[in-house]
Formats: sequence, structure tokens, C-alpha cells
Amino acid sequence: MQYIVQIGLVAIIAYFSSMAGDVFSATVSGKITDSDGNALEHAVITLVGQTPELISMTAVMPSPVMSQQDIQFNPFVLPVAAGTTVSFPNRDQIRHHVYSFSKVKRFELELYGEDEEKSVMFDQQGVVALGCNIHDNMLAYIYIARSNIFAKSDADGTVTINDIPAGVYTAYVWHPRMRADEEDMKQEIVVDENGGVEISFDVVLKRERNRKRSTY
Ligand SMILES: [Cu+2]
Repeated sequence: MQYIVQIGLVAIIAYFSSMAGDVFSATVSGKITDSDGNALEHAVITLVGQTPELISMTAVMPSPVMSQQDIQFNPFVLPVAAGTTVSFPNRDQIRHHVYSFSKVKRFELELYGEDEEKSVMFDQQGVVALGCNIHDNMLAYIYIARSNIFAKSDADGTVTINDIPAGVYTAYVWHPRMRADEEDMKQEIVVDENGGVEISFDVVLKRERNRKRSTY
């Protein structure tokens, strides 16, 4: 009898220590709408951990690409972490001249043609508006996030961020036409053993206007 109790105890300890060894993680789902309740595409949610171990957490970053194709940038919004190098392949048969006058990163990629590829490193948090000297309608944004945990909303206004360790986070939202300041939109979320976390943001948009007057 004594023997069985001991085995049972060892089994219980093993069970609890294996739980402690697994870092719990959850999926954070976001729903982004505009002030009319319509799904909002091209919004970025960023999560910033409120404790040092969460702040220092790094995510695996794919090599981000901002291509020029059919006389448009693709994607329209590209979120990256600070310190990321973005490549700018030209997939058109005509030349483009990509530039940014944004204060977080000013640069020019002078006229370059099909299948030429240039890259730029973005080291400072903030927003970079991209244009093309040849084609005035070309417009896109690179959003350099304040942490390594972020995702962009799809056409349904949905954002999904997987494998978020338990902890307390500040969730930020950004959209190229957002009227409010990011600091005024932030929300606190708690990821715990209760499962996935859902957050929603209603984003009031500025009217579309001439890109030359962009504030970025
Ligand atoms: Cu162009």
C-alpha cells in the first residue's frame, strides 16, 4: 500500500512539473472596425509585454518585401520590427524611383528597372510613407512596430497573433488614416490559462486626402 501511494505521488509531481515546463501560450484575436462598423483592412495591432521577459521576447521574422508590381506597391501596409531590412524588388517592366520623406527614414532608391532589387534597413519606430517619383499614385506604408509582436488585419478586419506567452500586454492599433494618436487607443490585455484573448478596436478615420499633405 505504501508503495502505491509513493508511485502516485511521483506521478503527480511529474505531472505538475511538466506543466510548469511548458510555457503557456495563447492566440490573441483582434477585430478592427471603422466608426461605421465596417471591417477595416490594413490596420496593425502590436503587443508590448509589460514585464522584462516579455519585452525582450523575439519573434522569427520572415524577410519582408515591398514590391512594385502593376504600378502599385505591394503590400499597401507592411509592418516590421525595428532593425529589419526590407527589400524593394521591381517586378514591372518599367522603372520606378522609390522615395520616403518621412522623418523616421528618409531615402531614395533612384530609377531602377525590372528585376533589380534594392533594400533599406528601418531602425527607428514609426511610420514611413513611400512614394514613387515617376508614378504619383503609388503609395504604401512601412510601419516599424514598437515590439516584435504584431500582425495586420485582413479584408475581414481580423488580426490573429499566435503563440503569445501568458502575461500582461499593452495592445496598440495603427492604420494609415487613423485620426487618434496610438497612445489614446491602447488597451491592456491579459493572456492567461483561460485561453484565447479577443480584442477589438473601433478606429475613426481621417478623410482620404492628397498624399502630398500626409503627416508621415
Ligand atoms: Cu513608379
